[in-house]
Amino acid sequence: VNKRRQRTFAMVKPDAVSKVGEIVTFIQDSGFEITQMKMVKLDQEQAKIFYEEHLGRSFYRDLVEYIASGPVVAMELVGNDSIANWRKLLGPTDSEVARLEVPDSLRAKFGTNNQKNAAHGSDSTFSALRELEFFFPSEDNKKQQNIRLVTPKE
Ligand code: DGI
Repeated sequence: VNKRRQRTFAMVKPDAVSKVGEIVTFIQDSGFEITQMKMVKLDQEQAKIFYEEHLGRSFYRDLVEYIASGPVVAMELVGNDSIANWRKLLGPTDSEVARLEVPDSLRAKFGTNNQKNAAHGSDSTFSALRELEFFFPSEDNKKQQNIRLVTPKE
């Protein structure tokens, strides 16, 4: 196994933002370094773009509405094989399944169900780059203003 230091993208979803303190501790205790972090509220258009790989899936609309329903906490994580290891720490997609099958996983501990599952993790190097750029744009992308991030609405 190639134990390289790698970046990945993590996001605490609206259902778990109230538990972000515990989640940060859990992430750090699991060996990841949090190198960037911010709380933002996505609007519907931004949520659609973020989840565009799921366009056409039955749950796409619900997912977009849910992610835009409240603030999320976006993070850049660094660690050895962090993309795979962060996905492993998350556990199964459905928090109810996670509690049965991987009770130590983050989704088992902090999530509710198939939609309110506490957190997101990139599933490939391509996704990680895209998702990190989405939330933490480099200076060039900031100038282009293609992806505009907003602060929480009143
Ligand atoms: O990579 P994952 O987050 O584990 O799962 P995924 O890429 O298959 O789906 C992305 C998100 O979409 C997932 O975290 C929660 C939501 N989702 C997946 N399957 C369903 C779903 N939401 C609903 N309501 N129903 C589903 O069947």
